[in-house]
Amino acid sequence: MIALSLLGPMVLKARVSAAKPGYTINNYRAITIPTVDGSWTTADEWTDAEEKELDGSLAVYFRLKYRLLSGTSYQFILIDFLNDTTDDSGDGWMICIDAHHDGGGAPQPDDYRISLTGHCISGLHVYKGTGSDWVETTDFNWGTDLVIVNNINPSPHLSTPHWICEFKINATWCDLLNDYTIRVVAFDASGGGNQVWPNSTSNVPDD
Ligand SMILES: [Ca+2]
Ligand SMILES: [Ca+2]
Repeated sequence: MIALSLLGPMVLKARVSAAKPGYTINNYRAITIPTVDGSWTTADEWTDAEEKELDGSLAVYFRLKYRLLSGTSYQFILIDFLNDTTDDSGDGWMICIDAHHDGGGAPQPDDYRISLTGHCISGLHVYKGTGSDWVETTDFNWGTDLVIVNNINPSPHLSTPHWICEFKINATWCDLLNDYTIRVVAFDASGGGNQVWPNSTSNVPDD
């Protein structure tokens, strides 16, 4: 990790996958730098990113793209949850990252789990793998390493306001390599169960 940081800022390339076969999404360099505010801030804010639909009974889409800003590479993620219009304390978003794409049967030290429950910063928990399990970490700076904003707003998919979440993740903070893998979860406590890309377990990077 030290050696990599000495190489300078990470520049992500254009392909991200999930460990599960058949799940890939293009991670393009952003033309439009998104405003992380839980809304489609402008009509074209996310039209430069590929979109995938989460597995599950509800309609949830996500997009991602990256951009080098002042020498630091950031990964941006959008989750657009069309069915969730209810502000439940049990609602949640979760991103799991296998930063070095080295898999494993349990969370490894390059793996992160970012979880926001109840739509408030008080519900943010970030976990890092130990090789056998997750352990919560506070080793990040809110605002520079990680920003998450969710709000109820319309989107191009649906004019009825619904939950939209945007993430900004510092690729250097989590040592994100070009071919990292990701797992995206959205949960509406009002029903429907987990919506997931891909439908796999959060504790097994190989899955
Ligand atoms: Ca936005
Ligand atoms: Ca809800």
